[in-house]
Amino acid sequence: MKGKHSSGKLLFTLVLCALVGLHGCAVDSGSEDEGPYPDFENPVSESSASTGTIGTVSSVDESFSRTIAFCATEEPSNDGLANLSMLFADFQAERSAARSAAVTLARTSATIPVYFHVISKGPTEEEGEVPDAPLIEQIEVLNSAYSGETGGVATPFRFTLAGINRVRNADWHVMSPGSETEMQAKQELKQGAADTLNVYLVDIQASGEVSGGRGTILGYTTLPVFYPLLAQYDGVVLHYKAIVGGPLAHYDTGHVLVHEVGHWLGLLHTFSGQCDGFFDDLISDTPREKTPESGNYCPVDRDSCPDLDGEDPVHNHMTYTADECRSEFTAGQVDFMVFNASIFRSMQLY
Ligand SMILES: [Ca+2]
Ligand SMILES: [Ca+2]
Ligand SMILES: [Zn+2]
Repeated sequence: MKGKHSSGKLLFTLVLCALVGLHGCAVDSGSEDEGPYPDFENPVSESSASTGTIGTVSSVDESFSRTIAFCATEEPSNDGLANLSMLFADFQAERSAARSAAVTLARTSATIPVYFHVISKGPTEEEGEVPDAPLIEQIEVLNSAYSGETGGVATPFRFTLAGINRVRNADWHVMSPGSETEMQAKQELKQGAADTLNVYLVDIQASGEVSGGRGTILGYTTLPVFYPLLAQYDGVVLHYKAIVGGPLAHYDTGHVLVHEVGHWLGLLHTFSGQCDGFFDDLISDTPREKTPESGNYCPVDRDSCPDLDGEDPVHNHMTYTADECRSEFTAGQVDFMVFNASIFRSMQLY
């Protein structure tokens, strides 16, 4: 068993390299479109790690204490983004051809079963127990956000509670991205296939390697493009304190999971590619954003790429403002989620 697990990380890395050409895996081309994307050993890119923190009020990135690093979701390299971008264009062309030919769409909505795996180290909430009530409420929050009730464009995705799995395991209670304990836990616990959402509620270890030493990671998620070869590791890892009604001010409305599920359905951060990267978030109707906000919970009128159209999408679910500020998806993001869910998660929404 031990040998199997220790070779797991190498296999995991190699598979990721093969699939999406993660930055840092292959021989570096040295090209200027390298972008700010993370490598496997450091899931938070340097650009977002140095600025991707909020939770303290200051306008100076470098000088304030860093308390919340938010999200450590791994994004593809530029090679992976190039492939995704081409597949997305093909998908959109096929869909519009089908529409103009008045072909009846096979399926226009999807209800996603959700399993919560509450991995605690003891019986109290401080030790990671989460009662049923917030888990049930969290499903309602997802449905509210994804149906457009909170703002923005309605998505075709709805969520239903499939199960609450309570696990007492002090080793698994602390997870960090790509760790051996994460893989062991997911090997044991994961339910369903590509169209089933597994949410692991744990204490996320914000080691210096992962967060840049800058604080608490609230969640991280595997993207759909990784599913075909990494099925067992699929899902959302959510800090148990970031659940709706939890103890973290500004991260207690359940919108952290809305953000992570956005990744699970394929979305990248709105600040991906910054102002001048070769690729952005691959979504045409989200303005570019230089960095995630740091220092202001809801910086309306922020324009971090002033030479490019549009103010920063501070209300978008896929940036790093506070929970109460993030309330919307765009039409382009809905299309991109539909594409990802159809191609990589067997939902066939076309
Ligand atoms: Ca965009
Ligand atoms: Ca702008
Ligand atoms: Zn994120």
